Amino acid sequence: MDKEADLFYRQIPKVELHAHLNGSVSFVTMEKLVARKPHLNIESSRTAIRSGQRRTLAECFQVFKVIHQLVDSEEDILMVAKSVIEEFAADGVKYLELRSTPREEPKTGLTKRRYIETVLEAIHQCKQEGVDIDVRFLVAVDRRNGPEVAMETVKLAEDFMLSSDGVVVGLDLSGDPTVGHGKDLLPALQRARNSGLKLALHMSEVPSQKEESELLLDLPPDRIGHGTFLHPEAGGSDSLVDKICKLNIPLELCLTSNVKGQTVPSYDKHHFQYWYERQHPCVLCTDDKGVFCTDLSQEYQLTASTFGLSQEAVWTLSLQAIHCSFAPEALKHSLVQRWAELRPHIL
Ligand code: 6MZ
Repeated sequence: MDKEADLFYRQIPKVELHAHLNGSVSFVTMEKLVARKPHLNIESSRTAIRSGQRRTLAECFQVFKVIHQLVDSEEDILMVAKSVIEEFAADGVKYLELRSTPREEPKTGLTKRRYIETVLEAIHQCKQEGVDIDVRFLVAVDRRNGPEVAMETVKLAEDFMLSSDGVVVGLDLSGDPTVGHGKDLLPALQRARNSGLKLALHMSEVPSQKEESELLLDLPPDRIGHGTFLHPEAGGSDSLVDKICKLNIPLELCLTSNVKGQTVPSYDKHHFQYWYERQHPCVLCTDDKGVFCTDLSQEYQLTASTFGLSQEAVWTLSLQAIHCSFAPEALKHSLVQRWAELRPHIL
């Protein structure tokens, strides 16, 4: 990759729609956290999967447990959220939807409500400080915690949707896809939908989720995370694909995450190709930029080089991502204008 081409991906304005807060913590911030908590005896190298390394998805979820030990107070959350937002801005992301699972930590007195308030405070501070990025927040439901916690989380998200000046826009369903079943979470997800929260649901991240995906599609979600095994070639089905196409539900695709987490064997086998060929709305995302050692420019560049996309095609991908966001129409409109101003002359 020559320098000029590399610069192109860094310079173009980008939209990030699938970023888990604690998975996005950079190595530099991780070192600060480790220094704050020497008694935990955690090496910062344990929280990142470097170039050429692979882990099973189960091992990835162990990494999140380690990170959660390091991020367990309001002070930590404020620091990681601010630094993650600043890092996305420095990578040219102009609009970010951050997601995170509210946690309570009796040791530090952290409550789920304070958790969300602290993330919102970080977003507010970044705005006050003039960081050039618009940030919205999705409250995450960790499927591992079951239906009651899911319902509790939805109620919390509803409260914040009403009181956060439009910053809380939706709900994410994530967590270890091999644990629990989506059918148990349907009442909570249905309630979220009815109350006006947008739904971004991880679906078919592993092959065993076909039946669950059929159920979740009936909600239907507003966006799908990963969707690795939805299409027939991957063990999904034509009927799943037909429904998704008919409803025009965008897919959030995270190439490095899927390859490093070994749900996709190599970049060229990534399902980006399947959906892109069908001209289905696809949004390139990082998932966990800290854990998977990537950033959004790199994901754009990797996709372009793997699938032979022209710079014009890459530009179109980044522009179309605006329309897949949960931003209100007026903001989408101003983002489109911003893109027109920032369009590189070489295109
Ligand atoms: C499913 C994932 C994920 O919420 O503490 N998470 N869920 N699939 C993935 N693919 C790799 N990557 C991250 O961020 C960490 C949490 O995000 C979810 C998991 O629930 C993880 O514990 P927060 O900010």
